[in-house]
Amino acid sequence: KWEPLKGVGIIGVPFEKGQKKYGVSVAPAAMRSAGLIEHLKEIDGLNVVDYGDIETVSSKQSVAVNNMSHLPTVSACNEQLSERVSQVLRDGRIAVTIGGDHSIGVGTVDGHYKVNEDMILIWVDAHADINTNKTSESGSVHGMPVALLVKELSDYWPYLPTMDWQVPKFSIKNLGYVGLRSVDKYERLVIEKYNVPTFAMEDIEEFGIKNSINHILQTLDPCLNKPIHVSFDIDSLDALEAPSTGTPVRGGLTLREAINLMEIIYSTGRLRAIDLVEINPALGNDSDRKRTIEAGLAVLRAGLGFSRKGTAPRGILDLPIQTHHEEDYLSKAK
Ligand code: B3U
Ligand code: MN
Ligand code: MN
Repeated sequence: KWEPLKGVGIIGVPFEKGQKKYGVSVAPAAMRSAGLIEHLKEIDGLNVVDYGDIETVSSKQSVAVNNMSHLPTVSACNEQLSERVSQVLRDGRIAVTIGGDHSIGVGTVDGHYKVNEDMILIWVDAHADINTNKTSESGSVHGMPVALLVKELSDYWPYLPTMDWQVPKFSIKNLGYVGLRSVDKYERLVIEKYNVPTFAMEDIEEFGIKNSINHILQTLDPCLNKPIHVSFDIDSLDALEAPSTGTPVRGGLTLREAINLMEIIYSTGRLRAIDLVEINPALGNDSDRKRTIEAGLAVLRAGLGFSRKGTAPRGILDLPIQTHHEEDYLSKAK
């Protein structure tokens, strides 16, 4: 009974203060010049609207939260982003957000939750991104978005100045993980404590990508009628497939597995938001950059209905026939 939405809204988030390396903020521009919009418009029947980039400004507020870098700046970006995502969804479109580092997941999920309170979240990543400022070894907010979003962990945070706009209401019961292979000790504790359906790389070895994602969808939503949000970190892919990213980890998903994952989610008809984050065009050489951007485009296309087996022309039942008009003979005679 669910049909995929035919409209998409693209949001760029040139933001990199959730981690320490230069370059992730260039990804929206790099994706656009690689033909992002044009490629998506080529998908049969898809209507694409570009909602532009979020304006990211460095916040002048100096608040000191222990072990949490650039919190006011991260917060300001996400507050705007949340509104923009809500707007795209209220316009009846799938919200496609191009990051930026993964700290922007706070804004995308917050904005989605405001419109669809029954949403489920699939976090596709090498990392679990569920540290608090107490458990993080890096102090980078891109390792914390899930912990900021879920209501079950709100008591494990101190008061966070500038974050009053974000009230964590999303339940960890609606979260699933795919692709994990670099998980910190306390992150593992949280996953076990709340029994989060998780298909780490070793589980994907065992069950395959298709059974893995189907199991997550079935576990989170047995009636199969809830809106789906996919937060896709490009580092979920093997470092050979997507080298231009800040914290690459070997032994990850193949692009084929990632495409298949997105095709399966698309085919539910319930995909409402995709984040594509952590592409860093400043890392690696030209070929690394190109490979990583192409992988990102392929993941998006698969999530938005592109079919690898091809699509026959709409409403046309036969090949164009040869007509033998006089002009043809005349032009041949010349
Ligand atoms: N878990 C580590 C490392 C990390 C998280 N996300 C990325 N790296 N990309 C952390 O910093 O919390
Ligand atoms: Mn991530
Ligand atoms: Mn990651």
